Formats: sequence, C-alpha cells, structure tokens
Amino acid sequence: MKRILTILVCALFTLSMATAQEGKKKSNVVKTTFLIENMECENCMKKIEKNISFEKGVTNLKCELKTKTVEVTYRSDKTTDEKLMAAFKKINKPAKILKKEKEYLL
Ligand SMILES: [Cu+2]
Repeated sequence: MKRILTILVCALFTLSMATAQEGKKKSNVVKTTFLIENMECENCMKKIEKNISFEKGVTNLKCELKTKTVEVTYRSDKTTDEKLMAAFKKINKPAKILKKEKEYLL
C-alpha cells in the first residue's frame, strides 16, 4: 500500500514539474539578429522600425545601419523567426538570420 502511494506521489510530482516547464516554455523570450542586405539608408531603417516593432510578440527592436542588422526581441509564444522574416519580406526587406540568442525566461 505504501509503495503504491509513493509511486502515485512520484507520478503527480513529475506531472506537475512537466506542466510547470510547459508553462515557462510558453513565455520564453528570444533575441534574433537579422541581416537585411538592402537596408541602406535612414528611410529603410525607419520603415523597418515602423513595421516590425508592431509585429505581434515583438518586445524590442534595434536597427544598425552600419552592419545592416536588426536585432529583434520577441516572445516565442507570440511569433517566430519565420513569421518575422515574412513580415520583413512584406515590406520588401528580405531578412536572413545571423544570430539567435539563447532563450531566456520572462
Ligand atoms: Cu533606404
């Protein structure tokens, strides 16, 4: 009887741990650096800032003209690199992933 109880408690514990992990995973934050080869002037930068900043899930955006990179911080439960790349493409600024930083929890 005691053994069954122990197994039951273990199973419950494992289940709650898994659920907690799942919950955390849903609010992960990702920072991806995109290379925008045709970002050549202030206007391009403003266009990107005006459009990509308001994409769903985007919490921060940093453009750098010199390196032609855009650093986007976003919630992985709200958007993905693929969706962001589609958004870049829509404003005629095709993006390539340069770097993806380790996800961290909110
Ligand atoms: Cu331009």
